[in-house]
Order: sequence, then structure tokens, then C-alpha cells
Amino acid sequence: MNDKLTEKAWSALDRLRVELPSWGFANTGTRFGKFIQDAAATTIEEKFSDAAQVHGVTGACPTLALHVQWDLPNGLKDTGAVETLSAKFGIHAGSINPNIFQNQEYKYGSLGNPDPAIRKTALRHILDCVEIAAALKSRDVSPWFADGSNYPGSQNMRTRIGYFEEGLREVHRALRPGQRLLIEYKPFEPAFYHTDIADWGMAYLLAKDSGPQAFVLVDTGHHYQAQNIEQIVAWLLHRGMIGGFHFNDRRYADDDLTLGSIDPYQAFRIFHEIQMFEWEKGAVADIAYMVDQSHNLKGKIEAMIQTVCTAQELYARAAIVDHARLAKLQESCSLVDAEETLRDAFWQDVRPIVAEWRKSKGLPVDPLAAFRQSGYLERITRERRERNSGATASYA
Ligand code: RM4
Ligand code: MN
Ligand code: MN
Repeated sequence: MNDKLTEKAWSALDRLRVELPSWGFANTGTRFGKFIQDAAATTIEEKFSDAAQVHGVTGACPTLALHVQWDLPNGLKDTGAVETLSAKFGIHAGSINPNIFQNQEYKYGSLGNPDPAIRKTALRHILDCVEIAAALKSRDVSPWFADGSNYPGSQNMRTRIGYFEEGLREVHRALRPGQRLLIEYKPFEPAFYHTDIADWGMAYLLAKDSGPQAFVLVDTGHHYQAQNIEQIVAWLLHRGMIGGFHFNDRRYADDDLTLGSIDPYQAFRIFHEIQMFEWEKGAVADIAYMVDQSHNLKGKIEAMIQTVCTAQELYARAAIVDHARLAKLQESCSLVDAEETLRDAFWQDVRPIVAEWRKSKGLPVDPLAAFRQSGYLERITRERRERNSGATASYA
């Protein structure tokens, strides 16, 4: 590969930061059962410690997304402890994720619940999350709403839109300058008839309605099978409305599989859309790249290392697309040559370039091997085994 391409790939790697999810290090399961792992993290300290391992070998993950109910059960009171852990492990608190889906009162919804008292409880929790984010100097508050209904006629969809508009405006009013509200959508599950924020259009409209600091969050697993995700990304980029991603891969629905494990071309196409936009604008899009994966069977830290390495490889491949050439070919409708320009980049093996980049940063050339050699996994397996033997998995 020539020097110019190598340089493009290196500068892409320099800027790619991937946020890890605290819940990805904990025991989780499926609706049918939970397989507890000896090495899984059961405390927030262990989650920070595990995330620091991933950051240590990849150099790309300085922040950890926190789920308030699971990580800060006492809310604002726990922020001091989180700051201590941040300092200890060199990992900052990332996006703050409210939990408005797990408690019994949310059976019929949170901000969309017909009961005003429950809407208020949900609102108060999200407002607490804004305070927590402010205390931790973390920029993004990132709610996912499980709200919806299971049977036709059982809820008034329009009334609930109004409830969401009202609640989200209120959340937006509490945001500090610079903070952002990221609105995530998901077509179904846990609701199987209607979901209040089911797609990017609904998230977009609610974000626009609530105010200028609200943006859309795209979880790659939250789409119907045939949906063109990169086109959604293109629209959101065009409108300046993309706030961030939850990366994962899937075969069927919201499977939370390792990024790129099923369809690496999909992730590449998303990265390409973003980098083509950035090339045109001459500026980097302000997007939070976050992982949202829970691994039931794979070792959690290893799975996260795989994920980050895959993101780096696919992002670097998208960086070496010849944007100027592609733009001309698109203009002249040279379909085959345009497609080949994209395919050329996708099929390049950038791993030697990524390895050189790692070496230049003093990072291990093979992050997974380095982690395996460190002895960390054996140590935590020993230390955590007993606690995990009686553990019950948390939902994520
Ligand atoms: C949802 C969604 C959210 C995540 C929860 C646990 O499917 O992806 O982002 O916080 O799961
Ligand atoms: Mn998500
Ligand atoms: Mn999900």
C-alpha cells in the first residue's frame, strides 16, 4: 500500500475512539437462561478494571458507558466513587444511560405511560441522570425507551407521542451547555405490537422537537432485516442529527453479536458514509462511537478486544477509499468503476498497517495475544469465581 493510503489509515486510527459498555463485562443472558461466567464483573470497580484492560491493549477506549441503575444504584451519591475509579483505572465515565425499563412500575411504559405519576418517576430518573452526567463531566445522556404495547387498540399511540414530547422537552431544558441528549430507537422488543420510538424518523422528530442539544443514536442491531442502515446514517449526517452509535452485529434481530462478525461489509458501509461526508466537508463529524454488546458465551474482555480491533480495521479500510475518484465516478454515473472503488478499499488487508500504527503508539501489535499473555484473565477467574457461583445474571 502506498504512503498516502497508509497516512490516511493512520490518521483515521488516531481519531477513532470506541466507548465500551459497562454492562458488556457483567453476567447477562437470554430470556431462556443465563450462563454465568467465572470471570464476569459483578462490581463497578471490576467493570472499570476490565475496561482498562481493553483500553490498555488497544489504546482506543478511554471511556466507559454507565447504566445508572446497575452502576450507580444510589444515583448522584455514587459519583464520587466513580470518579475515584476513573482516576485509578485511567478510564473516564462515558455516556450516562438511564434505566426506565426494568422496574415494575414501567410495565406499561415510562415517559409514555398513561399514569402521570409513573411518567413523573421516569422523568425524575432521567433528570437525575443529567445531574450525574454533569457531576462526572460526561457529555451524553443516552436513554433507550422500551415503551410500547402488545395489542392493537390497547394504547393510544398519538397521546403517547404527546407524553414523549412533553417529557423530552423537560429533559432538554435541564441539559447543561455542551451536554447532549441521544435518543435511541428500536423497532420491537420488549413491545411486540407498537414501540413508541420505533425508528430513526420518530427519534429524529422527537429530538428536533425537544431542542438543539438532542440527537439520534443509531444502534446497528435496531433495524429490520432489509433496512438500509447507511442510508439512515446519510440522512442523519446531512441533517446534522447523528449523535452516536451503539455498535454490534446481528443475524436476526437485536442479537448483540460482535461487530462485524456476521456482516463486516455493513459496518464498512456505515464508516464509509461517515468518512465520505467528512472528506466532502473537510471536518470530522462529532459522533460518539459506542459498543452495545452483551456476550453470553464468549469471554467478555476478549469479545470487547475483538470488537475494538474489528472497528479499527473496518474504519481504516473506509479511510482508504479514494474519495476524490469516487466522487467523480458517481458524478459521471460510472457505476461499475464507482462500486469497484469502494470494493477495492473493502478488500484491502489493512492489518499490517494497523499493526504498524500500534507499534508507533507503543501498543501491542496483537492486542488479543497481549491480553492472553498478561495473566489478567486467570487472575480474575480465580478471584471472582466464588462470587459468580452464586450470581444471578442481570438483564442487558
Ligand atoms: C436495548 C438497547 C439499549 C441498552 C439496553 C440494555 O436493547 O440497545 O441501548 O441499554 O438494551
Ligand atoms: Mn443500544
Ligand atoms: Mn439493543
